[in-house]
Amino acid sequence: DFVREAIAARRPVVALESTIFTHGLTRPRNVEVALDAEQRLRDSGVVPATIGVVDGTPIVGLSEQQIRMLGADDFPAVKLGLRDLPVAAAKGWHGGTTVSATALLAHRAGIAVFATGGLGGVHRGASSTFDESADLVVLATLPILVVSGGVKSVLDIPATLERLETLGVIVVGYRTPRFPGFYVRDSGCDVDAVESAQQAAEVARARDGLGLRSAVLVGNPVAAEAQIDPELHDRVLAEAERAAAETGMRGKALTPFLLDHMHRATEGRSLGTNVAVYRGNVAVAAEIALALVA
Ligand code: PSU
Ligand code: MN
Repeated sequence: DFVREAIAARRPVVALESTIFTHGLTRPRNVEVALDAEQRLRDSGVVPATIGVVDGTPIVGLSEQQIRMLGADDFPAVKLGLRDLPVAAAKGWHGGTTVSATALLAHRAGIAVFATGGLGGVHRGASSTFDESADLVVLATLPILVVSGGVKSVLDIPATLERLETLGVIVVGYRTPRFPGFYVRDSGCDVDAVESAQQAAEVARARDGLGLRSAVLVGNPVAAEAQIDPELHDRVLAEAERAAAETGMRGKALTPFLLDHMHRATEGRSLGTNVAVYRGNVAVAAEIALALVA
């Protein structure tokens, strides 16, 4: 298969997750965005490996046909975190893999760099609900590099950064000393900046040299012209949270619910931002993957 060959030939490879197009992005743009991300990687000389589950089997390097199938309307794709993979295997499910599941599968395949939209984290109100994404714990134990637009702003970002510190996840800002807030460029939290893709690659190499087993999280802010007006963002998010509370939304359905609500309440504005966040991260991941094999 093409991913194994690329790794063996030491060509640059970037892993992509699939929950972003099975559960995150509104249809019908979801599949278009997923295929476009792959094409952008190829155009910069990088091999894309979109990861997902078909018939219970994890696939590292989905075909275009498989991406279209998983992202199709009414296709029964399950949102699969790390702990869901064994159940999916036993039951023969199809699914989109989250950051936690994708990071594991990418690492096992020998892929060092991974791009997503926004990482999962500590939900607002987590001190009573205990809702904290499995993404965090997985990044504590997998030496991969993830490029993300920070953590989704529907979360408690300062609490998420505290947990990332506790877990030993290495967090840097890409050409910024401020941790990005997904839909907005600046979450208001400070972070150490890396100034280039080479420097980000250097951080990953130094981690490996020290025998550290945690991930490097590269927070890459969305382009200024694509961010949502912070005031609109806060207003719409408050509405989304109220709607989630009213309908008793929780568990793994919560993040897709909040994102969908944001996308509808901003008449697609936040969807455009989400796409811009993802594209920006894919571009930075490509540069870092190239720097790592140079
Ligand atoms: N980035 C996006 N859209 C998404 C996600 C990331 O732009 O939908 C997904 C990722 O797969 C991430 C998941 O792992 O949301 C987090 O879900 P939860 O909060 O339930 O752990
Ligand atoms: Mn959760």
